[in-house]
Amino acid sequence: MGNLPPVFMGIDASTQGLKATLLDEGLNVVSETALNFDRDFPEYKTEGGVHRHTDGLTVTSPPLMWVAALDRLFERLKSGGAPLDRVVAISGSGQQHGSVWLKPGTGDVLAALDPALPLLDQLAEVFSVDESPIWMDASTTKQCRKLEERLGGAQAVADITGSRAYERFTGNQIARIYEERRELYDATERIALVSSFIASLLTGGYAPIDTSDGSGMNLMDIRKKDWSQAALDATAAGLAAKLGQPVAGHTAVGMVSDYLVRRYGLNAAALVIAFSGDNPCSLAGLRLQKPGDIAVSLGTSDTLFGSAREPQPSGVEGHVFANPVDPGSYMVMLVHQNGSLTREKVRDLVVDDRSWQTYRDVMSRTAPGNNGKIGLYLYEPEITPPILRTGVFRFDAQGAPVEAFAPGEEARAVLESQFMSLRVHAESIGLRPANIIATGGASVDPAVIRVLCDVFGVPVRVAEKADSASFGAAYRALHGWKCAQAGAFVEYEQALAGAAPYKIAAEPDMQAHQIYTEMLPRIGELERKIAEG
Ligand code: 5FX
Repeated sequence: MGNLPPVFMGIDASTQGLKATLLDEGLNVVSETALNFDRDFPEYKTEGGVHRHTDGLTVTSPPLMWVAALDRLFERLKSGGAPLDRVVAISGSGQQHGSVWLKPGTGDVLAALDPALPLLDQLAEVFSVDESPIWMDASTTKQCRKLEERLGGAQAVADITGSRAYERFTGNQIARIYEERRELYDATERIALVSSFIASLLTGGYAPIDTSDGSGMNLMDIRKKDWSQAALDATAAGLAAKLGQPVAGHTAVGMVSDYLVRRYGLNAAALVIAFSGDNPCSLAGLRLQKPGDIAVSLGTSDTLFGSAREPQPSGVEGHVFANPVDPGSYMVMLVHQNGSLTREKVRDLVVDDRSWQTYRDVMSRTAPGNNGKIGLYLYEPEITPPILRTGVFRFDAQGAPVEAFAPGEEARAVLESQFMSLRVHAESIGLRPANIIATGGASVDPAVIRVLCDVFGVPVRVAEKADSASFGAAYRALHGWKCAQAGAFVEYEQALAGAAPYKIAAEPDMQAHQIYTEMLPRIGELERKIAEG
């Protein structure tokens, strides 16, 4: 490679597509390419990258499609003149929880790939399960209850694995295949996550699962960062041997394969850094490292995540994962189902022209705290806290139900209750922000940011880049490479010292913050009342 400047590559294997982002050492994009499964691979007949089964609960994706996409991604990078010969490290992000089931001997097939042929031609026969269960699958309630029963309840499962049993978590998916299609389980040598599977295609051998994505399986002891024997035993016999040993997210898991070097001209010295899940990679992409740095992603659903020094798992809500960029801390995540779609519904009720500008004007007729009025807008069943009842629930300052609010009150109520609820549940799993980075569609709206900022009482910065997971993958490639160069762990912040700081979008009004803090206990109480019907 001579003295040419190094390039770091991130591969993002999301539900809907595959993307590569190449950065230079100054974190500038030098090349990017993206594929969409539905559009670019119509032969797999996916919708949104997935197959929904007729039971309404099972959701899968064909792993061979991911192989075909990796072939195409490298072809495009090469034909587009991407500097593959300067890539010194590759890491990646995968949709969490999905599993890839590989037959005995797949490791040998990967090690002996013929550079004259595409991967697709050589890997068609390696899958013992040809449709991979993915995170949207909700078919394993029975297995979840069984795991909780065997380990001593939902809180006991959370105390070990970081989360209560969730349908989409890989261990419960494995348990279902073990129970219902035992012959396929027995015909499997290795069960990979989407992340570690793509890494395996790059190294030409089984790549380990990283502890961060491994936390989304209900199988790992999040403190020991190793499989929990009790969880393995409650899931399927002989599982440890099929999973391999998990490693920390900054670990170099191998060099790029000879196949990639010869077929696409990759630099033979390029390291593959453990791939991780999309949410852990978003944490890395938003450069949240210090406990107290919290991201709030305001999308279809709202996600709040950040790093925490001590795990405080809940048997009711939220997830604790290993931190992908700091082996000494944890990542905590909450998902609020009622996010932007709910805000938009309220906007359409309140303002005729459906504009956020008019919404802001209407909202400005009311003061922070809405004179004690609280409205909970649950158009969708809520995940955090779990509330199956849907509807709009409005209360006056004394907590008595009321039928309607004035438009200004309604406009304010939805934002206040959403963010106060986020704060209540973040605090209940040990997240207390010192700083918030807002991202996602609604983060550009000043009214939304104002309420978010005042509820939490900390400055809010805005990250404009939408695809934090693919940037996170490339940043993690750089981080892992720096650790490998130093022969020791390098702080993530230090590895990314060149990154431009985020701009402050709002400073808190501490008087408003005080009003919200006093209202918080009422939010928790009203949520409990609604959940209990
Ligand atoms: C997280 O637990 C999820 O299930 C999703 O965010 C997937 O990771 C999406 F890929």
